[in-house]
Amino acid sequence: MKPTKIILSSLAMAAMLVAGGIHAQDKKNLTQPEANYQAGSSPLGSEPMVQSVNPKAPPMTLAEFDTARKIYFERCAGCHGVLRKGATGKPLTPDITVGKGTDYLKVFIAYGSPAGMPNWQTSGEMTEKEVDLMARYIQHEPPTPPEFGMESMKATWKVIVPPDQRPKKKMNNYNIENIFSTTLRDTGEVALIDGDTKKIINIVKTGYAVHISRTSASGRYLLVIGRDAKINMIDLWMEKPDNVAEVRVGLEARSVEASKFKGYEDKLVIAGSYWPPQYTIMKGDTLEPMKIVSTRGNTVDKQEYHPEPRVASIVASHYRPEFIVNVKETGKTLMVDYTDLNALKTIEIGTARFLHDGGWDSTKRYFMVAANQSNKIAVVDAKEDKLVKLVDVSKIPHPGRGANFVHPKFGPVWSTGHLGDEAISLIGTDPVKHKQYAFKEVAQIKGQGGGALFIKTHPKSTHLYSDTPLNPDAAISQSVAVFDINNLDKGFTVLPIAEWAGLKDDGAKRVVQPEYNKAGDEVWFSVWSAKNKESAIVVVDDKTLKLKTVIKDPRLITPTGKFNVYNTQRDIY
Ligand code: DHE
Repeated sequence: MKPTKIILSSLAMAAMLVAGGIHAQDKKNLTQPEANYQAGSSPLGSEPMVQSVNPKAPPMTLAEFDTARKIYFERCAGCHGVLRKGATGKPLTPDITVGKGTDYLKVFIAYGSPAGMPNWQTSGEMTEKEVDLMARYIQHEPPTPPEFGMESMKATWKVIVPPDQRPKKKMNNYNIENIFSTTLRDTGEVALIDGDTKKIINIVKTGYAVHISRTSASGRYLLVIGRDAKINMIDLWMEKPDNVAEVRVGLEARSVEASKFKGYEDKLVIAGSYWPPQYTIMKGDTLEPMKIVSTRGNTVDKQEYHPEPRVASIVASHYRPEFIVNVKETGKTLMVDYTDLNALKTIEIGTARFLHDGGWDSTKRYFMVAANQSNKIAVVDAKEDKLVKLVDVSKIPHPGRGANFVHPKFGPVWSTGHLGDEAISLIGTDPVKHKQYAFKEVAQIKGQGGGALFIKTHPKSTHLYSDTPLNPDAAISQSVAVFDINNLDKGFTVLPIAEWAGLKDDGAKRVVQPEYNKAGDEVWFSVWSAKNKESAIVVVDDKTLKLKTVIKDPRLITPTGKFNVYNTQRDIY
């Protein structure tokens, strides 16, 4: 062993033991799947930025700085934040890092920590040289990516087919309510798949590493957002549904939604950005940006200023003309009244930090949003515009939009799986007929294991599906657990979805995101492998739990989320 390695391993032991070190504020330990999941690549690395220098830090050339900056945005920004002020990972600003010194930081980066920091060098993902580079880089001032205001947005805004040149009625024979907009994560596209025939209708070019699709209130338009904050608007009435407008609302984003309150159907679109931290309200037929609102501000708990509170999930209220915007790092849920964009009225509800994803209860009055690293579900009343409760759940809840069903004892419940363990939490949602159970975690059932991302059921089904794509055990990440809602104590049945796909390659085959068809009698799963490996969509018969069809096509590259038009439009889950 080389002397440097001996030094590193003894330092590694020391690093693990140091109290008061970077990872000592560890009440929110990350699991490895969670760390990997959050360490997703940010598109910001390719943005021009000025080299920022700290005279107390070890020197770096401009070339070294640029290489380190790219690595930082690809590997580190997801957890530590663009400005390194800390997000779900710890802050890494020079006031903290310079005092630690290069050797300590190298150990930390090379070996990781029990708190969830990946072991970048020992896992083979970074070389010793890269680790040294990163240890020096994080002692310099963080470079700031550019802002993205109205002028930048307008420069990217394109109306491909103006509203008056679009069809006046549906020009195709597709049952558009049963189309699945399927994310092709690594090709920057969505596949529009006909839910009736299982044939691909069109592959539509979208932003980079597409994240989600949502629909306009009427169900005519699909809205797709990429991680590069590009929104595409697809008109499903066209003979061959395709893009009619696009715009970028920032440099990095995850969420998009359309106004759904009576009288505002198809009128407005909103998107939240990770960078710059802001949300943008656009015209519903053209995506013309109209109003940009920054989310920078103070955290809900310590009331400290946070320079980059990212916008996580957004939903459109059915009770008021409002968007419900969840701001991750400050832990605020904003009820944004869109009736007058010049006199914007916003009710700011303090919920909990690390807000991420969530969905409605079955009545669509209560929005249930996971504050993932806080291990809580915040329940927001969209009728009264107030916080009802913060419900403690298990480790790192991750519901997607969650799943609503009627429990034989507790009445209507909303449920979430967890990244950090096998628990599936059931929360009572009926304060009228089941008051004693309302907004409490009434039960926990056991799923296959941690690494769960999405849970799903349908009002017409008696099954509850929970995926586990981030579980380190391939047998678990490649299958799905299904429960009988009327017999939850019986445990789950395992469906070997990846095996059913019969793929020719030995890819990761992670089974991700159950999604029902319009009728609620089929469930679709993505079998997600790397870009150069075969992937597929597996369709299961919900009644019999037997394989119905496997959709394969060389164009189905890295499929992840699937959004059935009817269910997405009506928030059915
Ligand atoms: Fe997602 C929803 C953020 C990684 C697939 N994801 C969301 C939402 C947010 C979010 C804020 C809620 C949007 C809404 O409802 O308005 N996701 C993030 C991240 O920050 C994270 C952790 C890291 C990253 O770099 O992006 C991340 N997400 C992933 C993935 O790796 C997944 C599994 C695969 C992929 O396609 O990238 C993934 N996220 C999804 C899906 C949804 C989603 C499929 C929508 C689920 C739904 O049913 O609504």
